[in-house]
Amino acid sequence: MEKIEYKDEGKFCSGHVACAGCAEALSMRVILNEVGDDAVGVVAPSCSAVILGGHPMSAAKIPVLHGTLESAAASASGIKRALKAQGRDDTTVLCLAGDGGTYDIGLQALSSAAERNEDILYICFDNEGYMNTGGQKSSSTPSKAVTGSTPLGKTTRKKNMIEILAAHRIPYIATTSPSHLSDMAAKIKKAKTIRGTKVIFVLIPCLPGWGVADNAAVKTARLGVESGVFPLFEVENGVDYTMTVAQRTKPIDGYLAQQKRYRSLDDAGRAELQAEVDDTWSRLTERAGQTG
Ligand SMILES: Cc1ncc(C[n+]2csc(CCOP(=O)(O)OP(=O)(O)O)c2C)c(N)n1
Ligand code: SF4
Repeated sequence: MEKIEYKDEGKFCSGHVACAGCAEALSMRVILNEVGDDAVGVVAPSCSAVILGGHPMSAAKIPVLHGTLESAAASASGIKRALKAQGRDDTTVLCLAGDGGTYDIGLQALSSAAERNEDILYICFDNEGYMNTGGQKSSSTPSKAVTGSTPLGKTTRKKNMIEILAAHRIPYIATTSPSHLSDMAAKIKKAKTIRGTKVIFVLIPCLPGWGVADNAAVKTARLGVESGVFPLFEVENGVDYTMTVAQRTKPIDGYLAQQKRYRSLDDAGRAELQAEVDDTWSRLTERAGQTG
């Protein structure tokens, strides 16, 4: 088992109710530690809402509002404006949502907040499906993945939320992974220094939802980064792309093999997925090369 070096600041308490081995709990710890005490959270119904729990038993050591799935970004915008009116300009307002609440149900509120360039830090825990309600597909689910509502594999691609948000020209978008905790911490730290809408996507290999072994969430996330399925990068002001892990070192096979949702994939399907990943990677690196 690999040892992850990380100094805990104690902002995320023990006793939370994530599935044992969930990388979202690990990511939550890093994010809350980096955000610090001067912060207010808004949590959309999702695994993060379940993991953190409600007052007075919340696992977060910051005040947290449990909002609705469709309105998390709007709630965060309102809280930030109320804090500003009180002269608390520096307080971070942190939105925590799943991909269903970001790519689908909360997209309208997030797009509106991004268009207004609200000063919020929005975190999307991207487990590529509606996981706390039993593992249905979302528009973040990648093609060919089996979910509760796509038993033969999803027939369409993962929605490219990063490009949608980049088109809003918000100051900061980043992708992060629980396999790269220092990179995650650095991106949260950087986002905190930027005024305006910041959106950070965290890859969360869901144990029951993806059919990943209880001890393999971080390994799966690492293979996702190393194979280029989930590239780590930043987009500043919608146009400046920077790869934070610049090389792909593996084909996608090892990543797929960790998961039951691709169990029935044949060689042709695997080749199609590899081609999709290759295509996305070359567009991304070209963009980063153009502006970096
Ligand atoms: C408008 C609306 N529709 C449906 C629900 C029921 N619901 C609660 S959480 C959830 C799944 C959320 O999925 P996601 O945002 O991806 O988070 P995850 O559970 O995967 O972390 C659903 C469908 C709801 N709360 N509100
Ligand atoms: S359902 Fe998946 S994402 Fe949610 S707590 Fe369990 S392992 Fe984590």
